[in-house]
Amino acid sequence: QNPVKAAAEKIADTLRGEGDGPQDGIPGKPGPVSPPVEEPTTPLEPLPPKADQHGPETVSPTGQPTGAEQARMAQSGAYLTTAQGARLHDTDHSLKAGPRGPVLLQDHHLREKITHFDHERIPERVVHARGAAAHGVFRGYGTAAKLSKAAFLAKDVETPVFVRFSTVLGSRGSADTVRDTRGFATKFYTEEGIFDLVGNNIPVFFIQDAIKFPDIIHAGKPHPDREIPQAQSAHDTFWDFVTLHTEATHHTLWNMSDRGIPRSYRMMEGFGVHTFRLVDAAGATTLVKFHWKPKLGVHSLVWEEAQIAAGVDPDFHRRDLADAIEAGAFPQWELGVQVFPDTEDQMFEGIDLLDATKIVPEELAPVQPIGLMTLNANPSNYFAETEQVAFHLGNLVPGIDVTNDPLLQGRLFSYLDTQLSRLGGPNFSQLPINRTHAPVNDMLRDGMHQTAVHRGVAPYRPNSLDGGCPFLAGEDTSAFIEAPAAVAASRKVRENPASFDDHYSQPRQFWLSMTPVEREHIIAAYTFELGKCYEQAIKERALTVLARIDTQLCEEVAAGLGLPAPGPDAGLTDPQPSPALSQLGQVWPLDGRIIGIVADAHADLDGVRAVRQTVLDAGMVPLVIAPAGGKLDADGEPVTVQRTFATARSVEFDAILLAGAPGTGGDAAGARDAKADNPGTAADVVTDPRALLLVNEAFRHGKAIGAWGGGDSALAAAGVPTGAPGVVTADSGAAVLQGVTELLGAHRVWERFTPQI
Ligand code: HDE
Repeated sequence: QNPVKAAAEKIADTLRGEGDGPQDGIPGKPGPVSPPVEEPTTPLEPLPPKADQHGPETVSPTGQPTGAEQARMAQSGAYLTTAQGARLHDTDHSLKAGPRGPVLLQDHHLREKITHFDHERIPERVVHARGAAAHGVFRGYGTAAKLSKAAFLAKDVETPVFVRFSTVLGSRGSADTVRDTRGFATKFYTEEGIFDLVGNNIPVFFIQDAIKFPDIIHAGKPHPDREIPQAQSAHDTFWDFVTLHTEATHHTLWNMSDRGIPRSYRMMEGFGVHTFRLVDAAGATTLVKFHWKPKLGVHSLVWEEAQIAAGVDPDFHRRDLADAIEAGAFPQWELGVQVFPDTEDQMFEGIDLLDATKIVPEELAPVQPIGLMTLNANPSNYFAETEQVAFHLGNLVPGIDVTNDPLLQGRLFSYLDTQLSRLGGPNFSQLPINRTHAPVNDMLRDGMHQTAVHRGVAPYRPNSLDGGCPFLAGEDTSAFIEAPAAVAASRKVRENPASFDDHYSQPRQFWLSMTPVEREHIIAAYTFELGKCYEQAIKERALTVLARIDTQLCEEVAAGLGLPAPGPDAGLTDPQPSPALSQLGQVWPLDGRIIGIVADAHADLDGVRAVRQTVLDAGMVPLVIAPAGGKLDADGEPVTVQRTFATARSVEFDAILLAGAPGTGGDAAGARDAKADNPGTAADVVTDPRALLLVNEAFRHGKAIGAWGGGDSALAAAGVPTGAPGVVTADSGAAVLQGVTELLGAHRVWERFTPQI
């Protein structure tokens, strides 16, 4: 079977609610007394552990089973036990002096259970607290072999990876779809040790020097007095900082663009941001910037959608990633590099490669593919894997080295340091998700949460007592040896090179590279965010910064804020646009796109069934939306309802189809007559405000809409003009679906936004 189709079917199954209607026990309605729920009583064989559930590879001092055998025993026995393995017969009642008496201090099970619970939480990440992750594999193309000796980049070498996506500002429980940068951190478990590529979905950063990181983060986080707003940059302290510290202008502009609100983690680019140094087998070096290119294309939400999704499904991105992987629709990214000569000045075409607020346009240095990553498994346990994974830029392998970018240099300190408080000590590399797949002999000993039982008596070098082990590796035995990059003689200073001073020409280039509709979104984003600021002086200062990017941008935001625009800036440059920066203008695969089909019991159910099947065959996911749950039952095979008017909201769907009534071409008037003795007819679609909102929002958000038969009566009721761009009407579901499918490759019906592209 076609794997894409099979994946879509599985997503549809995952998302399918059987909709058996209201249950007994609705408050206020005395229902029948429920019979006691039977619990299974026969112990089962423990489930075999998954690869990532293995316990630490230790040697037990008491000679008990270790390694795989120990893992089999860990947390998979048939009986409930204490942490020490004593079987328990009751975990529902504390030990009391009589049924109504006081609880006894003696109850060791109660104390152990509550004490452990009391300490279940660890500090969340100081940034990037909210995240979702997946396992996968990376396969090298071998094309990087001429640049880097890293073994995992060689042709057809397959390396396990773990990727964590995240937002930056919000707390662990914040919504996924907020306007923010997204983290894109990848751990490669290579045979030469772990390599971490800790990037973002935006190729530039707010600051040029790590010493400013606490400043930008303090400014972006909630205000210290009331701790609001959550997961937002739309507030005074953020705009206060980024308008005073104008090297933040470029990153802020990207955040205000559609890149700040991705449609899905599966549809984001990833960037290493800094320039790295590759080292080949002969020791020659090249400078590179890493790029992840998603196979599904780069797509975004529209702002209103992002806001609604934050309320109706705060886990929108987390769910999307997990559902797709569970269904077998494995997301893929190609890893690529932009390559620059390792010159003394570390510049390329006048662009400073050590300045993390600058990109190198792809037109100047094309991204050359070096491997493919496929995410193919969800974590088994969120805490153990997604929460405890610890990335670090210092996790490098032979063939990949760092540069003098001062932001990168500061990060080399920060990541190791932060794990000490977040993961409670120096032994976090022993946690299963952080463990390297290469043999380890590090001579690091003891410390909190030590789980290894080390052998030998001489964890020092040189030694003779342990036979001189461990030995030092060399070039020919895969040692990581820093590239002997030249360091220019200088004096100690606290200053930046002069090339870091240009804060505006690349923001202007980004702006000029956008299509009109993308520019309109940027204007709306600035107007929203600055409109949420209270301080007039901050808004005015922001306008002076915008004037240095573009006069139209500044004037339109000023108009939205009701403030005078500063005059055109005399220093505006005329950079060459970079078309690669725009998200529009290409056609992308439709895998996993979600099609809502609005129908009711009187709809053309044969048509609905046929449309569902065609959607599945195309690797997309059909979800039937009806006035109530259950099945739509006419003469033929019943159609299962997956969403009701109460549970469906437009943000979940990439396109909406409206089914008409059978035969008559979906005569809504006829259906309306039928409504008197049959609630839940097509008339509900026309009159139910939730259904009309669904259609209206889909229209406003530039989504393809189709209606067949009399389904179009709902279009009129929702204020959607037939004949508008991206509104397909026809006599049959098949014809409508065909038209809608053609529209979906462009992601949205861009013509519907003003101004037009
Ligand atoms: Fe991070 N960053 N960062 N960062 N960062 C962290 O490490 C830091 C920066 C990025 O999913 C922290 O383990 C400093 C740039 C991602 O676990 C912390 C500076 C880029 C993640 C930290 C930066 C990133 C982090 C918090 C300025 C894109 C999430 C918890 C020099 C290239 C990783 C942790 C995950 C996480 C420090 C700037 C990406 C505190 C000091 C630039 C994707 O160590």
